[in-house]
Amino acid sequence: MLTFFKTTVSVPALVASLALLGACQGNSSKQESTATTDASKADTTTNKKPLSEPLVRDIYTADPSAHVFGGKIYIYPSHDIEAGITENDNGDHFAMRDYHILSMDSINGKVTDHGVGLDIKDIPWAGRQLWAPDAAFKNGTYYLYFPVKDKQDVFRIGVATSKTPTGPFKAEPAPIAGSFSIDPAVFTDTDGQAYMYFGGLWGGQLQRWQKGTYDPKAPEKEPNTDVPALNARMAKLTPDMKKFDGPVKEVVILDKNGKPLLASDNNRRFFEGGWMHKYNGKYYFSYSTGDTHLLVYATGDSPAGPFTYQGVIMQPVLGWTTHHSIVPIKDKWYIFYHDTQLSGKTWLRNIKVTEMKRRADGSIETITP
Ligand code: FUB
Repeated sequence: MLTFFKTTVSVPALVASLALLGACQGNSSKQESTATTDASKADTTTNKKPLSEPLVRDIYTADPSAHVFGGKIYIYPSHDIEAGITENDNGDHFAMRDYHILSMDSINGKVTDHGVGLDIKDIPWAGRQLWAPDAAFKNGTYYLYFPVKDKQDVFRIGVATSKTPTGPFKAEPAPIAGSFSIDPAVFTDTDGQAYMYFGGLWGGQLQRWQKGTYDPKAPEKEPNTDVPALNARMAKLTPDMKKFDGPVKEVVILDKNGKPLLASDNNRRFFEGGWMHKYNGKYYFSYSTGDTHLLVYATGDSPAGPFTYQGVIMQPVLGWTTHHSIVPIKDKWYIFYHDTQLSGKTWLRNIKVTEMKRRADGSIETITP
């Protein structure tokens, strides 16, 4: 992800972000304090209230991966901090150091912060930047998957385990062999097989892996031309959930004519923040388009795709990044996401949740956040 001052930004995102930045300039040195901005004051130009309110107000949280374990909702978010690093195109200002795990008994219920579930100092191979995590459960063990730069400054994906959903989690001594880039999302199919989806462009380094090995000299951004877009990656997980079981594959996304989406198709191509869910036998791969700030989705007939682009799930939120998870809870579907309502700063985000509705044919109604 990048600072929006240097990149192409959709008009709604820019208008909303500038309005909020203006409203929040007085908060610019605040760190980790309880925010007081309420939704009714968030957009001073249009008087529009955000669709939903932050779930947590006393710490900054982002990238919420939600799961229902044992009938309770658990959220595994990034824990945003004010690290004092100037915003840049590499995302260095997202310098997170731990994860707080949250839970709720019901969607409108109280949110409990269970404290630090994993700290970067307890990951033997970690260098910096603990980014968007995900979690899974199998055979009495909870797994926390996390991207972090190693000591050579290359993003890898690690796994940590716990006997409880809230941790503390113990990290494995090394990253998952063959893993790279960011934003792991682990999906367990109805037959019990688990898969990891991952990858992110620009600061997420996916574009540096085009030749199969890490190329530090690769251009910082993907080519903005009529060549096929760089795709997210996926791999089967071993029965112990700790390794890749077979090759890493591309998550191919096609248009409705069966042609791969192009790198220049910024409104539809994959950027980061992939998520997989299954509905009525179809596989729904959803993701962020990054510099156009959309959450979109594509569907397929198998976990490995190919997937056909379908449409927009969520219009741009306040802030540059947009990241989500989609979860069935009781008889409804919910989307967990984030924006920058509390801080007005790209790197200090707050998580939210709202219902996600489908039409009779399974397609997803677009949400305006
Ligand atoms: O939180 C750091 C990064 O920002 C995530 O890994 C991306 O998905 C974006 O939300």
